[in-house]
Amino acid sequence: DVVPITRALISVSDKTGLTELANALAAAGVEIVSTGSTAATIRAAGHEVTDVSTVTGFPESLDGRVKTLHPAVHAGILADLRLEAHEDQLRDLGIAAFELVVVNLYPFVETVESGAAPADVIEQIDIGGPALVRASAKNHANVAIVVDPEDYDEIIDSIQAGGTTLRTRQKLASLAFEHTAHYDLSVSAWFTENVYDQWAGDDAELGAEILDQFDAILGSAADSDLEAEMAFPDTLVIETHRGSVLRYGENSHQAAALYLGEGGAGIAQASVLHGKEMSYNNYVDADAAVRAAFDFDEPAVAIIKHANPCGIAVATPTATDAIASAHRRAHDCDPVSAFGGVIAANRIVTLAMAEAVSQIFTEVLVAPGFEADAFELLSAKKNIRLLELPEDYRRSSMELRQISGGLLVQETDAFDEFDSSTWQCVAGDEADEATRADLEFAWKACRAVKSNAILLAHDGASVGVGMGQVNRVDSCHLAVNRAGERAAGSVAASDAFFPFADGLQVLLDAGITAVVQPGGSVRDEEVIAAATAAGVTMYFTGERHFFH
Ligand code: 93A
Repeated sequence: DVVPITRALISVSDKTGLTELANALAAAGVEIVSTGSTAATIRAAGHEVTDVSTVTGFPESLDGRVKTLHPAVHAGILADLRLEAHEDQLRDLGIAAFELVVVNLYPFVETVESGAAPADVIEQIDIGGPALVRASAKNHANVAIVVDPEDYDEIIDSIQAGGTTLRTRQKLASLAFEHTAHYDLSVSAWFTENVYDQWAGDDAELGAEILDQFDAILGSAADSDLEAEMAFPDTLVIETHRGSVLRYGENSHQAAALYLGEGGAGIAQASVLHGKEMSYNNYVDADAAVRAAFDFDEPAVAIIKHANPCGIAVATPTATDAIASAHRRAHDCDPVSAFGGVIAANRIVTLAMAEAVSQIFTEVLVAPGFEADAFELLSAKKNIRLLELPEDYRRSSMELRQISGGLLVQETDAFDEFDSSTWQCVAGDEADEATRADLEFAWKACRAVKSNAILLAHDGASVGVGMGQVNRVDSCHLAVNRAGERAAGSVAASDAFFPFADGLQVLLDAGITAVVQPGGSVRDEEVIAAATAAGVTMYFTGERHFFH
């Protein structure tokens, strides 16, 4: 399964390491085919290059929009030379195969972050590059695809060893698809935001009108009986302060404003230190992120998308930079979803954490503070919003939710006096110390997940989250699918009891080692029997934590 390399296609925007790679390829007698400025760089290093236009017989055209998009290129990449028919067809067509393709894409994210105009951003959506990457990765049986200059050394080693192994090509293919998936996510996130921008308008007069309307509505609430009934000191309802008009509400056709409560609790009190103005959804997600991260005494990070966590983790006890460790572990839970997320840290953001965050498109980062160098690094990015919580930050003691025609009010659900000594072991052996710690982590983290919530955790980090499903079985499937191979050996938490054994069975089949849940179902016995049969430890907490 070793494929010797005789012909390589190179088309890279980031020219890092390109000369060294070309030197090694030239020394090995590999023919290099290349696009515009990539070819120029290789030529400048003193090597022969075939222009891609010579291969295609078609000029690079339309301002470079069409360079490699041609059958002479793609047939050379996609031919499966294990098949005689493919080999024959290539020969008949006069097309030579590539065994190595090196591509990195137009710098889309960097262009967005530079504040470029939409027309310039659109020009940086790479079309031909991802096609090369995906075609090569599909045909990894024959072609090695390299998308990261960090991997050049490994390819150079392979060339010197006589070719690439299937294992290497498979690994590179997997990285390649991850790379194009992330790229497309960046593009789609930009489109979403940019289209909203066009619709929203930022008419200051309209803003004042909206506030007047909202004031009138809230003012009438002040006359109601509710005022007298309020037993909670630190929240708004009546004592609202005009905050600010938000660009728009949950969707761009909805007007919206932020009103601040008296007494200074909650996310509304955070200062926006840097970035574009906060949106309605930013506030909702930042609230969910802070709610999740501040359930832990240890350094913890939560990453939120659409009010749900795509990762929550505490630091490893031995980490030199605790909050950076918590962030990395939270990010690793679901790196695809973390893209465009809202992050909360319950400690001051360090440079190491800032460096990691700066690599990932992030909407909001909220924390008790930022070290100076961390702030400097992050504030160089135009698109991230940096929020600082007040020094005396605390949760609101009350939660309000509007329903049509009224207002629901409840005490805040919190773990302020978290105590797991009341948990009851109902199946399997008592958990050892490490498992117990993971169960406590999972139980706390699960509270931040919209019901029905199932959260799988290992070593103080979520590894799979099943959120917001209308039945618990689906949440179990979702958590297990997200966790993939990591489900086996993890522990599980469920925000409310298992009404049947079926959901739990999904988790047991995936290989969880312990589970914590409130208990209290009429079918508890069935559920306990399933855990017992699987030899899995199960605790009842006696308290559920729905979050809707
Ligand atoms: O404009 S494209 O979408 N159309 C293409 O046919 C094409 N082929 C390669 N972008 C295309 N590329 C990209 O050009 C590569 O992904 C790479 O990022 C860049 C390299 O161009 P140059 O060698 O001129 O710098």
